[in-house]
Amino acid sequence: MKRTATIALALILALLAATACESARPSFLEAFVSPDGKIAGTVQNGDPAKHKLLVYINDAEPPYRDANNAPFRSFDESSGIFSIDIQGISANSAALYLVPGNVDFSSIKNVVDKSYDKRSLVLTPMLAPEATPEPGPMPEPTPTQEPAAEPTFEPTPEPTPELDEFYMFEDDSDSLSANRHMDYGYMPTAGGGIAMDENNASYAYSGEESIRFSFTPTNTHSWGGVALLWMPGEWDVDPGENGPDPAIYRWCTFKIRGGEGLGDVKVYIEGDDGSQSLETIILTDEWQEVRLPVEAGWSYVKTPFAWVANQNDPDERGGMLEFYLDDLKYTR
Ligand SMILES: [Ca+2]
Repeated sequence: MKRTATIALALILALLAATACESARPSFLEAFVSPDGKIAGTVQNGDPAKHKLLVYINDAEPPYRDANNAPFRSFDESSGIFSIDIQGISANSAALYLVPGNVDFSSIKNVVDKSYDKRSLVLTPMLAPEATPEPGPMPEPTPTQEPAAEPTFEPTPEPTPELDEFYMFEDDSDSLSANRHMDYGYMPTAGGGIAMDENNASYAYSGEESIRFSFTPTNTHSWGGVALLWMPGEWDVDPGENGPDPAIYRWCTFKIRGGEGLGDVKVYIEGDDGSQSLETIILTDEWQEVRLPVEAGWSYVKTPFAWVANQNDPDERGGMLEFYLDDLKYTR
């Protein structure tokens, strides 16, 4: 009898230990595209014997395979660092999943369901600068969990008024429509000589403020950029009603002008299928209006605004790119 109790106690302790282990869930500490065309980063709380990486190019199945035809990639056991060579692949985006090593990757839905963590990475225009982005196949729509509808006795719901303009940025302060984006991400990674100031008052097209961006290439960062994000740290989310509906808004428009450092900058917006609407802007001391078309096939705008520059772009005033952005909005 006593022996049974001891075994029961040991089982309970083992269960508790297992639960404690599960709380240290593996995740990406960081993931980015390195200037030499590799998907790199760091996994935390990972065990390479149990956890693996899968890469999908342009959100298309099957997973990207290495020279030995193996889909799974690993990371260093002690540091968690990984580096996946995708050079030569002409694509717009890649999705990186951290999954159990025994995951069934014959269905991407299963990979999505089982993944511990995911990162969406922008590959162009650095890998294929002049190529017209080829839209990948439409990803499987993720079923939305619809809340159980309360029975309603009002037959006609009030229609939501559709505004002619959907502002992303107007002025940082006291504007109802200011700052629709929730966060921003530096590319390829923070610390690459990139800066963003949403409260810049030195130049403004409207009101008091604009956004100031700058990029100073360094030895380790030959290119850089910034993308506005709908959710903190999330590069691929459907903003729903909080984003511009591509069925309504046909253009992303904004004003842009150079600052102390002039040069070229590529600006783009990106749809849910990974295709981009992009333009290269030659910065001057004057405000320019830019209009990027919202593609008709998009079901949502994944990246509402982004820019990238490389070390050859800043040219006229020595080593630095600097520009100002104002009145970023979507229009009909
Ligand atoms: Ca303004």
